[in-house]
Amino acid sequence: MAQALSMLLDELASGRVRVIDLTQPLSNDTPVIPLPPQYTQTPIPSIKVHSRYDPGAPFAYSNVLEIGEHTGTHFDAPIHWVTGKDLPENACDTIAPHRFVGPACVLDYARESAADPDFLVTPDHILAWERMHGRIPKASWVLLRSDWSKRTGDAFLNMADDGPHTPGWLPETSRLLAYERDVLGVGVETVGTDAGQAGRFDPPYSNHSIMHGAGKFGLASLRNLDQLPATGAIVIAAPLKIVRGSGSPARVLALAPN
Ligand code: 23J
Ligand code: MN
Repeated sequence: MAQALSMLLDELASGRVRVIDLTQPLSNDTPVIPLPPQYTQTPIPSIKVHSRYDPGAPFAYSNVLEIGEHTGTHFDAPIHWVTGKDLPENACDTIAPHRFVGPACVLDYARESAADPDFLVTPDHILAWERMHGRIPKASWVLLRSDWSKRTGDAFLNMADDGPHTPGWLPETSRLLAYERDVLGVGVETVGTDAGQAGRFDPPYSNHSIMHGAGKFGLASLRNLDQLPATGAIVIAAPLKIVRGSGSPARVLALAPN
């Protein structure tokens, strides 16, 4: 219905619908996910000036980027994990674009995450949220508000001798969302979609393993989730169309009622 789009434009122009940027700035200071020693580490981002109105090209300024796909605010495609490697339409260039857009369900566990950096969302938390806000709709983005994006410096990765300590999901919660609710995927404010200690879970990196095995997506390093209502916002999270890409930095936007 084309009328819906003209109404949306009116609402945007009047400010009754706002565009909220859920994206962190991307720079050479963007923190990257620390992986166990047996993994190849994600490269430190390198954004360098290519030309800056210099004699060879006096009209132009541009940079060259050398960054891992999983850097900063980014999208995880099913092909990222071995469990999703043979699924159809599992890579950045083959996912149908309508699957980048969906309603947002925002689960606020900021208080719990402040009290316990290893806080894990349980299936009971999901059921309690649904008693308040209704059933999580099929093809929605489920966003975990932890307020982790407000942490600065070392407190963001929160590394200890035994690895990072950041909130996430119990394996049973990822299964509930993927299999019973058929969501698009989950989004988090932390550096990756798994809890900091999830390398020790069964299966390891359980959220990656379960979500991507079910053809679902991930969004990491989101911010401004505190500006979203529990329901009623729409999230647009589109990765670059990297051929066979496993993920990509993305500009993640929400449309939210004001
Ligand atoms: C690369 C290798 C392992 C992992 C990751 C990236 C992520 O968590 C990610 O950003 O998707 S576990
Ligand atoms: Mn990733």
